[in-house]
Amino acid sequence: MEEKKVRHILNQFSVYGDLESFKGFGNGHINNTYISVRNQGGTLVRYTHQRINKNVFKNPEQVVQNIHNVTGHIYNKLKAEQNGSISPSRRVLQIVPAKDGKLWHIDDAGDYWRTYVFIEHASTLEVMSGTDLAYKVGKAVGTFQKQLSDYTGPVLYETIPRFHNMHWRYEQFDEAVASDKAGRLSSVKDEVDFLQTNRDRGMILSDGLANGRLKSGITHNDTKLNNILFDDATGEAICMIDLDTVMPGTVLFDTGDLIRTATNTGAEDERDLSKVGFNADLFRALIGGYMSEASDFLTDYEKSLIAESGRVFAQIMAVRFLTDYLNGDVYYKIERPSHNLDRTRTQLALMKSMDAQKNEIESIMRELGIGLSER
Ligand code: ADP
Ligand code: GN1
Ligand code: MG
Repeated sequence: MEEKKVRHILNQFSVYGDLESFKGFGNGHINNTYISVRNQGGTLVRYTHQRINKNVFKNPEQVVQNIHNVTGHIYNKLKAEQNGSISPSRRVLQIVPAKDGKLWHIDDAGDYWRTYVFIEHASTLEVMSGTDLAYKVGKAVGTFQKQLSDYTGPVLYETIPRFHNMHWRYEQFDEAVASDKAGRLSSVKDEVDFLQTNRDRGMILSDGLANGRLKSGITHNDTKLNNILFDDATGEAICMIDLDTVMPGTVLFDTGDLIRTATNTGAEDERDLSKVGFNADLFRALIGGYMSEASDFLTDYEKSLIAESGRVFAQIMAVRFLTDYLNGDVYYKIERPSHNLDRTRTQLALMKSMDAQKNEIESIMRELGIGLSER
């Protein structure tokens, strides 16, 4: 995007000081992120600005409203607790409104932008380094769920309807297979077959929500490792970011995505599948950290599905990546023609690796005192 235009957009937010500089940042698959530097009387202060992808989020105002409600709830809670040395403003994202008082700015092209206070001296991580980190990550997601388990604010919008509904994801997959728009179907027969064979098993969370066995709460819906900020000085996980998909759902959506990303020894788009797989030690630490926060508010049925939720999430991502590959890469950002297929293959490898370690997973769950569901 033209520099002059970005500068104009960033100047529409209610921040003091001169705009010294800005640059593109981050490597998410959906939105565009910029970081700006303001000179406020000699002190340099940074902000994060994001253009919301309107192909993905059909109603960006609802996205920002949801974030506003959820961050407000968490902020008030942290203020009331006031324990620990880290200020609440580093533990939850804070929206900076536009000069007209709205929570967003709409640019000339009709795109929505929103701004956050930049959390300094903190970083995200791309690859899981070991069990210490896994414990912290599990705890961070458990804390986030706990903070929202007593949310009583306005009902959140479903900003991407049926986002984690496996029935819907398979419907889209079926359409992609039937139309074979990019002419790629013949090259992915094995992947398609594996996903067809596993179709029914993957429905357990969607069906649980539909039949009421799983309760609906508020979920982040994108609990990847790189959506957690860690304090540079202490290494502590301090803040969940990337709140665009915060909406109603079962907590197991977040637990599942957490397991999918944090137990994988390889990157989501790794081409060398020998590096990809489920690591049982990371899983033990991750769930240990998670349960240190979550054991009180989870039902027995939710607990019994923790391990399975990780498999379901590897599956739903495989379905979505392969659907996009078959459709000719219209949804996720890609850097190479095979990118969505590579992503599909890592998720399938992860599922197979989980299956191969079924007994180990069961014994870890017993060790942690958590039952397993009868499928
Ligand atoms: P994406 O949808 O692109 O993943 P994120 O909201 O995760 O968008 O932001 C991209 C990156 O920008 C993050 O990985 C993080 O490094 C950085 N970031 C975003 N918001 C903040 C913030 N408020 N403070 C510090 N860093 C941030
Ligand atoms: C997308 O934007 P990003 O990279 O955080 C996607 C998630 C997927 C993820 C897979 C709105 O998230 O659902 O889990 O890619 N977000 C949306 O890496 O579709
Ligand atoms: Mg992100």
